[in-house]
Amino acid sequence: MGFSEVKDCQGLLYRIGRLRHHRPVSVQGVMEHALQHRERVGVQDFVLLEDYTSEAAFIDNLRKRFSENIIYTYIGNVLISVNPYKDLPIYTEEKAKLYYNKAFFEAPPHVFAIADNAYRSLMFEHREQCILISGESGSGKTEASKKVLEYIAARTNHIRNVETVKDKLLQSNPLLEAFGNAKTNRNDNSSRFGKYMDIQFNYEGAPEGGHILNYLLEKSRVVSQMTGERNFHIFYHLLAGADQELMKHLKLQGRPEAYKYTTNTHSTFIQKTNDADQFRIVQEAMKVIEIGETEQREMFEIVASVLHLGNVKFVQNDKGYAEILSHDSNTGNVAELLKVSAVKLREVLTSRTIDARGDVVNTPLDLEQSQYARDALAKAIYDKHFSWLVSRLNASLAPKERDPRASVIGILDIYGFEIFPKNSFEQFCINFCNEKLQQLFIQLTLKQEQEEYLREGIAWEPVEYFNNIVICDLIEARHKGIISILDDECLRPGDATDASFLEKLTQHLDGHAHYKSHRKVDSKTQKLMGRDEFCLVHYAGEVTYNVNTFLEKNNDLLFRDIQVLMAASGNNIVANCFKDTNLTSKKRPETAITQFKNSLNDLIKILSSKEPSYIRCIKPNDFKTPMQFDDKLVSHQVKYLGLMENLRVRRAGFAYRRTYEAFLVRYKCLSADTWPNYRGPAREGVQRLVEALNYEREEYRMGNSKIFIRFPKTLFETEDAFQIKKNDIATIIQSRWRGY
Ligand code: AD9
Ligand code: MG
Repeated sequence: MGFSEVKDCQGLLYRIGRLRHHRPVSVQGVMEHALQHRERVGVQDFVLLEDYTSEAAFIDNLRKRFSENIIYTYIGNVLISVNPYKDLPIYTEEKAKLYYNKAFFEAPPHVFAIADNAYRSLMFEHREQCILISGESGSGKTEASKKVLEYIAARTNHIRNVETVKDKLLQSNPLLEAFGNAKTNRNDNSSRFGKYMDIQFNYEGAPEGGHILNYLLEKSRVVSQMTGERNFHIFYHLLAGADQELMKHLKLQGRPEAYKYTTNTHSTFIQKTNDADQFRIVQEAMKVIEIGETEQREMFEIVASVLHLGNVKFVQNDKGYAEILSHDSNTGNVAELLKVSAVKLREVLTSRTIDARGDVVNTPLDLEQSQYARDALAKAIYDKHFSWLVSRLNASLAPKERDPRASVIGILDIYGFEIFPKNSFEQFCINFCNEKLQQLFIQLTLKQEQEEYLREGIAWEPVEYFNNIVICDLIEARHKGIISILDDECLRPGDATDASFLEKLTQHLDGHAHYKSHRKVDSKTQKLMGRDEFCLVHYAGEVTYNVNTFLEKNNDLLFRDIQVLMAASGNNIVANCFKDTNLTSKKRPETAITQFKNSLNDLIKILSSKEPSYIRCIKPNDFKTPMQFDDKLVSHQVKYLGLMENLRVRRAGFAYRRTYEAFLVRYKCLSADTWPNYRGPAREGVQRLVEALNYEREEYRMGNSKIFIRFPKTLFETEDAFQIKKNDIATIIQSRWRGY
């Protein structure tokens, strides 16, 4: 037992001792037990760490708790969650009930506490909420978001007539996961898209609907995957689970190995036993969402047509152009399933028309261009179909009658920061997204914190922190930002290449503190960066990006002829997906990164209007196994999630604050000055109470409407004292009742 703990213990004994004249010995016993417990399982709020600046102490605390199967810890009101990679009995209905109407410190840290807190703030304080979940791939974000949803479903069980809505909300997950998740080397069920979901509540506090926004599906996965990885789940579910009639209709055979887009054989079989079951689950979910038989069939026709498309082969004719062999059945299958002309389909895959100032010329494509066109079509169909699915879900989740007093809790489950050995356009987008979210975190938590101090008339001691706005600007500033330079290159007619883009970057940005050109040394590897690389010093660390394919991915070109053909498809979903493409306009469509930037800025606007809660997820090892805690891996995540800085800011300020009324109602029984007969103003009551409890000057401040408590331990002690007092009162009442 360390010195400070003895002191803590004495402090509490003192506080409790003042209240307990008749049973001091048992209190001491309770305290000894509490301290031993803390030695074993660590502290439940990092603010309680003696050495809160030491990362080693931080990780030690996480490890201790993890080995006791305690996966949740707070930094103030931010929840840290470590993936246990095994089912823990902590999500039962009984456990959920422990969190109904409870403040953070009244029950062990839990994702349910975050959900309950958000729900109560929404219901009783009428502040719209958002829960932001971040962490690297496989750290447990999606699981956490599902737990939040399940908790809210259970929490509102007593309210009538909301079962269908809740079922739909819950069932949207398996459906989105089937189409948007895949097995990767990091996670067997990795979300390959970003998701923001609003749960809409009516005035009674019952969910009445929902709305989903999706971000940047990783569509390159449709046409190729890394070794050991799979394509999106739905392909395997369909092949394993569809009945004979459906398979015949879709012209499919049962083996993923038969299709080029799903031939990564080493990885297909891992989940094979589940795929058929999963298909049943998808079909059930479709029923709940009210996707009818015809729509279901059209969806599967699209999935199947992508598989057939992948098998389309080209040969080179004697003129050096691409041709599809006359006996190729794949184009026939695609045409039949998508209800387009087979002849036209072959045509658009091997040639393109160019409108040169009124002269329409048909130009044949070479092998590489044809393969590009085929893959671009497969990606476009799948990607647009996914967005269609999201809007279809939204139509089904939309409340029948929108209550004007309705309010929302939003849940953001989005890709975490990515640093791979080789980073490309996708990582650039994802890391930009994380910079924006970090900026929001800074704005919301730090700024709000300062503003609240100001409002409450409490002196704010400024905390030094790194403001990443400088990196956001480097990426998105008009004219000179990276996105702007990339778009300029994409729009520049003529000889723009990935290399010329890199040249321009260096020309404009060399010398910027967060940009390193390929002429510099990579500080991690100490090697000179490749000639096709640049490095950004992100808030979470340095990332070296390879510029190859940046232009192609950003242009995201689909030949116009292909779009026209798809817009004429007899498959309603496909026609719907392609009809919006502005086929007549001469204006260039927005580039991929600009679309992403705009949707991110919209998201930031939505989130800024809400009160945030944070769940930071940590992956304990790279092997997806339970009970393994890799210190180095965790340390890396603690760094780039900015947890130490988060803790420093929290410790610099006041960890807890409560309105005088709420504080007095709960703790008034702890002093004869406030209980049973105190009737005065709440502020004065609280002042009397803290004097009676012997709070030291450094431990608290009295604001205009709230008491601010610097250390949670002060509050824990008060709460412990309250529990003991409550037991005493209960004992007294019971003995009186029994007539002793
Ligand atoms: V990714 O960025 O989408 O690739 P996530 O979403 O962070 O990733 P996910 O929630 O999918 O990770 O969790 C990965 C796996 O860890 C799950 O499939 C579960 O098997 C496991 N997991 C995660 N959280 C828990 C938990 N609280 N309890 C038990 C868990 N298992
Ligand atoms: Mg996920």
